[in-house]
Amino acid sequence: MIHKVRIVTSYHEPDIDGIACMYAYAELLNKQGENAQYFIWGTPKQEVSIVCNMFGITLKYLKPEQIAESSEFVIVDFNGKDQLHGSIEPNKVIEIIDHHGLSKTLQNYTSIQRLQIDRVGAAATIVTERYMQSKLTPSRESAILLFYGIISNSINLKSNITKQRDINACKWLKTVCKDISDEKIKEIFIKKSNIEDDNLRFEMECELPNTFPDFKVIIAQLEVANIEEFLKEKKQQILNIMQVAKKEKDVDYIFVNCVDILNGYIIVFPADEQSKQFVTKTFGYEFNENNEARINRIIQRKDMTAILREKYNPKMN
Ligand SMILES: [Mn+2]
Repeated sequence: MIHKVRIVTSYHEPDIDGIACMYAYAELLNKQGENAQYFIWGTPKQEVSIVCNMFGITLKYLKPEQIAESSEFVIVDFNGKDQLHGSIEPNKVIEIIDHHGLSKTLQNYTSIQRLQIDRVGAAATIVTERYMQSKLTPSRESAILLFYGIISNSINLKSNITKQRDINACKWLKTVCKDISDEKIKEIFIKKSNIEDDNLRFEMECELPNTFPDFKVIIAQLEVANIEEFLKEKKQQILNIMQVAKKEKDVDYIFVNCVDILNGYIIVFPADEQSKQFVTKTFGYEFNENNEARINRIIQRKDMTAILREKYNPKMN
């Protein structure tokens, strides 16, 4: 029997979790006798090039026109926003691996043969477990990407949704690849915080509104090593970006979740008064005179999105 090519891919401009999953899962499928390739749509987030440069990993950029018409698709780190490259028809998607929770858009995918959505710290944890279950060993590159994918998405295993499964996956990956080290984590986090002004909007990820029956909201997110210093320097630019995005995307509210990845707390910062009131009403956060709400633990955007979905669209859950 001729196997169709499986293309493993993720959302537009993927982060290191998405990249790790597509790289390592395509490799696993090949090791299992399938014919798989990964497809990176758009420019990955900065942390991807930081990790790749640090460890000498080269990614392959398949062009959309190189994807065979007959291909089947696997979506990893699917974020529930129905945001796939235009050449991917939903009925050609045969598998989804994700950790963002269920979403209404899943109804559009009618050909799914395998669906695993678990609320763990990173989708890379699920892919790592697939290796463990199959008793196959990931390549050095896959192991490194998976490890730092888990570390990045779970904010060094400190995020709310971090599970024992994430911790176990990291431990196992360290036994597989001796190049993986905890010392590199801080180095990556600090490098990642060095965001050029031209890149700020891209890193804030404020392009995708969450749409609810009565309103639209954008939650931007910044993950930085020393957020207080960062905000001192860039607050006005961040505010400008949010105000522009609010108009461009025609949303009712927009705020940014600033995650201090080294010190383990967040500062929430709204674009305007309406957005501030929305945050207080929805999450109960209280703002200081600088319009900043500081919460002394890590809450990620995906946690906030889950609260929004529960509160304003109960049918989605
Ligand atoms: Mn992820």
